[in-house]
Formats: sequence, structure tokens, C-alpha cells
Amino acid sequence: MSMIVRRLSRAATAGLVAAAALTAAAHSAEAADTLGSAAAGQGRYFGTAVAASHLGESDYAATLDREFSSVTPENEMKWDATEPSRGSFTFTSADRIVDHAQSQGMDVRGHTLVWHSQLPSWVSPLGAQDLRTAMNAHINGLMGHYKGEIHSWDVVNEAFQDGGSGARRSSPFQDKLGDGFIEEAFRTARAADPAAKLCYNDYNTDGVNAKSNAVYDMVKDFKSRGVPIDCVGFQSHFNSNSPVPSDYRHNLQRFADLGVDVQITELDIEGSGSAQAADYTKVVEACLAVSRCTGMTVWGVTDKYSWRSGGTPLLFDGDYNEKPAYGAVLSALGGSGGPGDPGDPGDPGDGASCTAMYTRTADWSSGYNGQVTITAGAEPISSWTATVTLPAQQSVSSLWNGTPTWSGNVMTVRPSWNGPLAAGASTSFGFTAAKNGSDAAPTVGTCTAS
Ligand code: G2I
Repeated sequence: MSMIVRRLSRAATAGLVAAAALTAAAHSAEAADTLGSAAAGQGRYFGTAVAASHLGESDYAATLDREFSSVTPENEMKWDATEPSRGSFTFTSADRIVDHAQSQGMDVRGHTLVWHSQLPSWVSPLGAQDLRTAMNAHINGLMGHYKGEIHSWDVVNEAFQDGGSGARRSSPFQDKLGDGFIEEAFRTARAADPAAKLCYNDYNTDGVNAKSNAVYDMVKDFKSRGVPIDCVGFQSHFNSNSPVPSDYRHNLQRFADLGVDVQITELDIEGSGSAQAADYTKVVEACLAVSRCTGMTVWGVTDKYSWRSGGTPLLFDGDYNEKPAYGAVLSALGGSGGPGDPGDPGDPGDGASCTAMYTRTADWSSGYNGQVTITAGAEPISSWTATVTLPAQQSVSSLWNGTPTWSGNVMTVRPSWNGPLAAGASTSFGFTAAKNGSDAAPTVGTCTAS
């Protein structure tokens, strides 16, 4: 089944999903003082890693749905989970997360396509040519399934060695395909989903050091040769042995200056109380100081399910209480305690508005491409919804940079990755329609924002 068919058919059966999305939009318009809405006020997303197995826990889901605007499947999109035997893909757990996120109007980060860890056992024994084929098929399988639904993909993860050498890490890909495997993965990824931002993601690259220098040199080389790369992910797993570096902001900025976005992708900081809160503040302030730092993701909702649970590194404790670090992050984002106090007329969400404008961008005898540009009003918005009514004969075969649900010939479109907009900023979604005998233009209804 093609991706488009999957999206549209899922949307067609998703009355419940649409209802949930409306509830979520209404909810977030009232509650501006959450991590996601405060970050949206800064034109950023605020995400978390999510495990499909916890979505049935009501406190987990309630905290997730209330606070976050983006999710990263913690393990469910990894190679061992999605292609356990060659050529047979399983998306059940990852789909649960993506469906949940979309029903709540959240964006999704894809993690991760090519990584030395969590590889199924069939990959390592392959010879070079076979491994290259398998790597590209894996990228195409994942990105094809989620085409148009993922705002950023970690295309290659952790390909550099730790320590002082700046060398590549030994892995089946590195050892058999050589340095060129990373570039090949990015080229394959660009072709598979041209709308997704393509990231290189790593840890211990948060400050300036031999490892981050090596990644920097690679990104610089990619940009100079036109290898498609859009973003660099800084995992940002911190503790007393690996504290928030004093040159964190400077390091993010130097990557941004190469012409890529930067994202904080797996943030957690072991500790507690005000010391942990202060460290979180440093990280958020660093991201906000770099205009190309487009968002932050913490590596889990609650301390009790963290990969480092003993270090209590997250924003909510095991009972889903907000920790001091939570208040510090919210305040640094301009939420409660800062300019975004409840009732402040300047709060993001309070006066949220948007406009939608339609243009036909391509035309041929049997069809056309339409584009709808969404522009935020005088306040930043965290999400938007636009309706497009098609002439009865026409049908839409594909849609990009948006997530449609259908009612008859009325298409309601919500963001796929492009929900948050700064005041006055624009994004657009596009679609291909078959005319089926009618060349009339569709009608775009009101745009609503939260
Ligand atoms: O190690 C922390 C992160 C470092 N960067 C890449 C991330 O993908 C990585 O995430 C962690 C997950 O948080 C863990 O949940 O990756 C680990 C594996 O490398 C994940 O742990 C694994 C356990 O090792 C497995 O035993 C378990 O079956 O989680 C699996 C699923 O629960």
C-alpha cells in the first residue's frame, strides 16, 4: 500500500481521531502555560521521547498530551523494531505513537535510520554490496511508510567515536562501506521524503571538542558539496561526569552558521532540585539564543521510565509531579512565572489567529497542484487548522506538509511538522488533485489557530 493511500485511508476512518484533535486544539488554546505552548511562543517545538507501551497509562498520556508538541519514538522506529528480518517491515508500535501524536496535533521526529546499535542480527554478516542495498532499502521502507508525517529524521546516529580522536566509530556500515556511507544515507533519505528535515545526531558533541569538531568538518564538507543535510541533533545527555558545557551555545551557533538547523534531541540531566533546574535553564536559554535552534526534546516524560531512571533526569517525577526543573524550563520559555503568566493578554495562544490563502501552483489537463499558505496573525501560534472544499468531481491523490482528514469533499488539514509559527510567519501545505472533468478552484474556509 502506498504511503498516500495509507494516510488518506487512515484519515477517512478517523472520525474519532478528528474529534480528539479538535479537543486538543481547544485545550491548548486555553492552557497556554505548558511546555509546548510556551515553546511555540518562541517559534520552537518542545518534545519528548515516547514509548508505545506506556500510552495506555492514563497519567502518562495526560502529561504527554498536555505538555508536549512533538514526540520521538524512543525505540519503536529503530532497525531491530521495524525490519527484524530482511525486507519484512513491522510498524505496529511506531504507528501507535504516530497516530497518537497526530490525534493530539503533535509533530513527530523520526529516530533513527542508520545506527550501529539495535541492529537485527541479519545486518552485520552482509557483504559490502548487499549491506549498501539493505541500508538504502531500510531508509526507503521507513521514510516511505511515514512520508510527509515526520518533521525531522535522524538519518545517521552516533557515527563518530567517543574520546579525543575525532575518528569514525567502527560499525558494519563504516567498516564495510567506508566514510561514504553517511553521505549515501542522506542522499537516499532526501529522495525518499523530500519534505523531511534530515539530521545527523550524536552525543558528547554538545561542546567544542574533538568529536564535535569532526562532525562539524563533515557537515561543512556536506554543505560545500551539496550533500543534503538540514540539521544536526545534539543529544545532550548530561550528568556530573558530562555537565552542560560552558560553550554549549557557542557550539550550537557555529553549527548553525554552517547553514543547518540545530535541535536538542535527547535532553536529560541527572540530579534534582534547584541545581538540576539551573542546568535545564542553561540548555533552554542556549537554544533560544540561537535562531536556528528549532526545538528541544527531552528523553522521556517521567523519571520512572527514563533509561537513566536512577539519576532522575527528567522534568516530571515518577508520580507525574512537576519538578523544579519543569518550572525552570517553562519560565525560560516565557511561560508561567515569566511573560506568559496566565491571563497575560500577550500569552501565546490567547489571541492566536491565522489566515489561509490558496494558489494553484501547477496545472495540466487532468489535474493540478494547489498550495495553501497559512500565516500567523499578530501572535505566535502553536498549531492551525484549515478547511479546503473541493468541487464534487475532484479528488486529492497526495498532500504534503499537512495532515488531512476528510468529510465528503471537505478536507480539514492540520500541520504535519509545521504547527508552530512566530507572529506573522507563514508555512504552506500542498496537494495534487485530479480534475475528473471539473477545472473549478477549491474554496478555502477560515483558518483557526491555537
Ligand atoms: O542510550 C540513550 C540514547 C542514546 N542515543 C540514542 C538513543 O536511541 C538512546 O536511547 C536508548 C533508549 O532510551 C533505551 O530505551 O536506547 C537504548 C538502547 O540502545 C534503549 O534501551 C533498550 C534496552 O537496552 C533494551 O534492553 C530494551 O529491549 O530499550 C529496549 C526497549 O525497551
